[in-house]
Amino acid sequence: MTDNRNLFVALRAAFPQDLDGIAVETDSGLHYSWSDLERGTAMIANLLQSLGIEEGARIAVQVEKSVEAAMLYLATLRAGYVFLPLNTAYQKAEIEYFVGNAEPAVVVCTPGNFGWVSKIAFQAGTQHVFTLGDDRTGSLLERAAMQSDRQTPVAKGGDDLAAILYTSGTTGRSKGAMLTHGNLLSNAEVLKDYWGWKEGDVLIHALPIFHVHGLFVALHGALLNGSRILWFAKFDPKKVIERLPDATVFMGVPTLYVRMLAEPALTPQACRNMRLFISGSAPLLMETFSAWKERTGHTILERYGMSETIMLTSNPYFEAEGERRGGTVGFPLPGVSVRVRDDQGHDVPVGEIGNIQVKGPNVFKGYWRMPEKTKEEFTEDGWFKTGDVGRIDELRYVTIVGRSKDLIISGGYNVYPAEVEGYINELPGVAESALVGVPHPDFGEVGVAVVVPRPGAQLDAEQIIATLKGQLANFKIPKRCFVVEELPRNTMGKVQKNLLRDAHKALFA
Ligand code: MCA
Ligand code: AMP
Repeated sequence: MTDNRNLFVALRAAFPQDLDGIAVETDSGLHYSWSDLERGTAMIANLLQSLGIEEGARIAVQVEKSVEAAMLYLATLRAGYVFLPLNTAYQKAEIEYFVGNAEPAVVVCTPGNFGWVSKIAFQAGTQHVFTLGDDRTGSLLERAAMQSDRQTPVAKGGDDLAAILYTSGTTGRSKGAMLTHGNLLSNAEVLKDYWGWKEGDVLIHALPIFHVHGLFVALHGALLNGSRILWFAKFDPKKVIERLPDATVFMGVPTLYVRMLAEPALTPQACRNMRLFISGSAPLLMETFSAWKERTGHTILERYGMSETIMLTSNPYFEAEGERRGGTVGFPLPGVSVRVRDDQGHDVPVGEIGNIQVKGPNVFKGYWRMPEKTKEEFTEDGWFKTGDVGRIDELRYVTIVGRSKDLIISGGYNVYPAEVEGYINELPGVAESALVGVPHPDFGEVGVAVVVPRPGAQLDAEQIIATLKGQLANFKIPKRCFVVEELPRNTMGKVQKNLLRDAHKALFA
């Protein structure tokens, strides 16, 4: 099966010879061998295949982080279906949209959410709803336990879909970015070399597994190197620091670094066996980059990615390729092309600011069932428009200086103001609203809502936040809300969000 481009086959081929060795060690003291991963994923894959669902079917999953949840992802690849991970913070309306839009054949949710999730799923035409708890409970594993632990991975071409990741748009609803086996495998292979993965590496995995960073970059990185994973169901700075001496690689969003820096136990001694600290998903402040170096002696490697493109640039690991520069996201990865263009579509001179565009085997296949949106996001000559604004200097370092898309990145999660404003505007007595991102010492950036009441209406800022809490994922809830008489507008009538940002920039200083 040499031309089987199924990502699972490549990951499986990298398992060590000794399948009885430990593959994953969890923070609750469980050990999983490579053989456990092999057999567990085979059983779940067999279960999925026994359902008689069609090729290309979506398996939507909203469960707490667990090794079994990771196995469900691998089993989906193995069985040739399309994995659709959903953040556990998503509430009813969000799940309704994703399930309605993706029309998954299978939905897997937590036992506690079965009531409302299954209702949504069955209404959307999904035939199979399973549960999976973070303590190895639920109908998925009960049913999988009856399956054979042998399974032949389904043959896939590089262009076949492996996953759909929903990413919100600046206008309208979320779009499902379709990633192929080829996208994921090529990116994982490039990163394996670029970050110098080697024998004996041990990864600390402390990120959620429903987004690119934890699910693909971290998980594929370790598996493709046959490396052991120290698995944290939830990030806890104290517990992670305790395990640093047993690890060599750590990946985190900037908030994780900020929280570890607040711990006195973070010392060079604790990091003595560490080879590499990687940061991404949000801008790493120079202040954090420098403080980390001073405290631990390690230079954080910052890289840049997107749901649509997985990783596109990275600071170098090997000194021969250059130094790791704080404040930059490094070089375009091997095989990935990055260019910067002005609004008219012309290349800008070296070092000047413009729109970042990307091309390469990492770039997704398009948005699920949205051909027009897909077309809009690509240039005529086939480059993907990232929506990020930046520059490339004469040494090829890429620096992100802002975003043309109206997006707030809070603790590594994306919050689209248009979506939150839409919910606020629906509340009784609200005329209009604006959500802006302001600096925050822990989350980097957080959303602040500015709301205008309808004539004669009385609005209570606290009440607005409380109401939103039942409707939207918790990280999208504005951290503060202000009721004002009107929003500042320019002569064209456009809301001047920069003025609101300025007015509230010191709120959390
Ligand atoms: C939690 N809260 C947040 C966030 N997380 N508020 C704003 N932004 C957040 N990110 C709030 C909750 O609403 C709650 O508020 C309170 O904090 C405590 O919630 P809890 O869940 O206990 O928080 P936590 O466990 O401390 O979580 C913080 C965290 C988490 C560990 C930083 O947000 C996290 O794991 N972030 C990583 C995200 C990630 O993996 N991103 C990668 C995306 P209240 O008490 O008021 O209810 S992939 C990507 O971006 C691209 C492709 C890339 O380049 O990687
Ligand atoms: P997502 O939609 O979750 O895939 O988020 C992708 C966005 O995260 C990118 O378009 C960037 O705006 C942002 N991002 C990712 N990595 C970095 C980084 N290292 N520095 C700044 N922004 C980043």
